[in-house]
Amino acid sequence: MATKTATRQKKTEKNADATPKPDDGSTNGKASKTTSKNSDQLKGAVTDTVDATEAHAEYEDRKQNQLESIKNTDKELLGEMLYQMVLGRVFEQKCAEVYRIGKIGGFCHLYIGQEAVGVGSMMALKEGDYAITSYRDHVQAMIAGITPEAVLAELYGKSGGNVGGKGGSMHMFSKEKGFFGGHGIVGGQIGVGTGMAYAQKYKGTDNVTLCFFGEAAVNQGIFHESLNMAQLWKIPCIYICENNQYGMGTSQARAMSISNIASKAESYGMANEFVDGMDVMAVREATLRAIERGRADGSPTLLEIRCYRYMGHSMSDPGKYRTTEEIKKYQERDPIVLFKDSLKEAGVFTDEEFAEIDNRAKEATQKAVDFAESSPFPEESELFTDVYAD
Ligand SMILES: Cc1ncc(C[n+]2csc(CCOP(=O)(O)OP(=O)(O)O)c2C)c(N)n1
Ligand SMILES: [Mg+2]
Repeated sequence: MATKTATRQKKTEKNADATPKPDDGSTNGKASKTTSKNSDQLKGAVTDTVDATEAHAEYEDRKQNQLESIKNTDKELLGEMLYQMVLGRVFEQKCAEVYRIGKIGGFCHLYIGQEAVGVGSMMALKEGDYAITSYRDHVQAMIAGITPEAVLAELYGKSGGNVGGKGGSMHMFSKEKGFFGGHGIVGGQIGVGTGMAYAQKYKGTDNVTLCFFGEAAVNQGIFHESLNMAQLWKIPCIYICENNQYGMGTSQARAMSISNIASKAESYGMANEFVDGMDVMAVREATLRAIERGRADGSPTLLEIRCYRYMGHSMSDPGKYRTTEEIKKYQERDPIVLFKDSLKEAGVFTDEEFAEIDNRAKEATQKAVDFAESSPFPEESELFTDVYAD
């Protein structure tokens, strides 16, 4: 393990060196105090070179780590985690398909490739905990318990949709399920999530809020204001930066003066970890550590979870800013294939059980399509309901 860690860290430093950036005192390659157990260890878990041997070694490393945690996890939970990951993938592949034939209008940001982040973190929550995210929200909404039918009908703009067909792709919401959106303004949900967690503490609960956002949102002022306040007031918010390495067509390297986002929490004295987002069990464990801190005395945490989106920023993205080779190299490290492999090697499920999970996800997706197709569009009178004017 020590050797692997060293190799990974070296790779990060190499990659960071290749990044055009002002000399900013970044933590790349320099000593940085971290409050986290493994934020330094996992840096560079995703590498920048297309090299099959390296990809294989990295995949095997992850598998070994997963095998350890799988042993200590309940079979039913593992099955549900796999189901949610497969459902997220199959469902969103269907979204892309129906979008292309004009069934869905407007924005549509897919999560394909990032499933381990949502599943690993949200499935560590308990009753009364909250989650909030950006416009890339379909999979998180389903993990929270909003049905695939309600999500797809919302994408279709139909009345059976999660918010009556009025919000579309970016605005899934359910107070009952503790899922507070679906937000289109980059970083906007960071302030709202901090407020949600403040309310949990104010009411005397031991609940926490997971607040998801992309790495581009970290450059917004609200990120810094929120982290400062959360640490000062011990607000149980777990800030999850889903670092998929691009903000629309701009790579992180072109937009951010340092590459180690987790370390930004140190400016506020906040606990932080860098997490491998291709490994659902690593995400789960880091989230559980953060949750424990939050429940104990309200302490917040910043998790930087490095992942990759396979699809464009949204369905209208021509994707000219990256190569197909780059996408392929991440697909070779696919989080679902890896998790299935690990579960197989650990002997958790039989082939029939794997097939049953896949089929269940396909059936749920088909059921969602049938529902969305048959659900009517909202009545004209609906134009005047749910309207807030000050
Ligand atoms: C305040 C604000 N500025 C700009 C935009 C336009 N915009 C939409 S998504 C996006 C990129 C965000 O990237 P990131 O935060 O990394 O999230 P990802 O899409 O990668 O999940 C931008 C600039 C916006 N919606 N809000
Ligand atoms: Mg991004």
